[in-house]
Amino acid sequence: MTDAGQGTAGRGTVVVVPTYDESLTLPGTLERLRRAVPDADVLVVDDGSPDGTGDLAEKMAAADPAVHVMHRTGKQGLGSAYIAGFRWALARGYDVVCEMDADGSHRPEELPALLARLEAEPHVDLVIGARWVPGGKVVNWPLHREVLSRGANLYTRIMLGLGVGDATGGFRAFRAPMLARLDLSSVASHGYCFQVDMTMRVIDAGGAVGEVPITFVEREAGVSKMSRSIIVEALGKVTLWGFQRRGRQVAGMFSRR
Ligand SMILES: Nc1nc2c(ncn2[C@@H]2O[C@H](COP(=O)(O)OP(=O)(O)OP(=O)(O)O)[C@@H](O)[C@H]2O)c(=O)[nH]1
Ligand SMILES: [Mg+2]
Repeated sequence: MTDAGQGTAGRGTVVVVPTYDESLTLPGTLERLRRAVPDADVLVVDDGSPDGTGDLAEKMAAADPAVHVMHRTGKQGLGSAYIAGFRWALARGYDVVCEMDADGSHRPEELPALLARLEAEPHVDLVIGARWVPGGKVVNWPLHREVLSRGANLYTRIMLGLGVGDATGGFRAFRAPMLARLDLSSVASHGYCFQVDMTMRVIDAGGAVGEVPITFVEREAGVSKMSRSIIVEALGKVTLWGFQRRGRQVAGMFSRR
């Protein structure tokens, strides 16, 4: 860990970037990110990438005090990487905690728009960079990925009724006090359902979610970590949460009578 244990930065914004085998994409993404949002710190959370992404991140951190690195042993999933990153950020008193993929799909140049929305709307606790809202786009995505993502979001809307267009999107800015209110230790989602899980928790905690349209670009290098087990986890969890929510609504109706 570079200085991830030493309580450095003060308040402000931190962008958490989880990585697993992103040596081809991380340098370009970080360079663009530092240029697009120079005041923001960056925390790379690397799960012992076999391709040396962690060492690469260390080199970048050595050259730039705004870049921090957390090393974890072995691939433990996107969800737990973000939770570890959030805890790190909250312990250091950042005001805003962002999520962004390393692979270039989330364009760093669009992060200022997410942050501006958070700044402009004090009641909003979470801003999602959204693909499936008016103005949102995807570039170079194969049809099956678009169908999967649109389908997942439609199913999520039907099951959970969160009123969010892109609940699975992973380009986000959270207001830190909202993150601090959530029971992060109970988050058990590993894959993309982590994003749905966090959206649901913010809404259930009384928070408001805003969406900003983004252009999502298919990764140009490196390998996708999307897998069948990630899809099965998401389908199973969203279904379970949906029935739990409906159950609570019905119980609430009876208890009011
Ligand atoms: N630390 C950590 N990072 C991960 C893990 N799984 C995925 N990531 C990172 O999370 C981000 C999103 O993963 P991707 O493989 O790009 O997933 P995706 O964007 O849905 O898939 P593609 O569209 O094919 O790129 C990337 O920065 C990955 O390196 C993990 O287990 N641990
Ligand atoms: Mg990706």
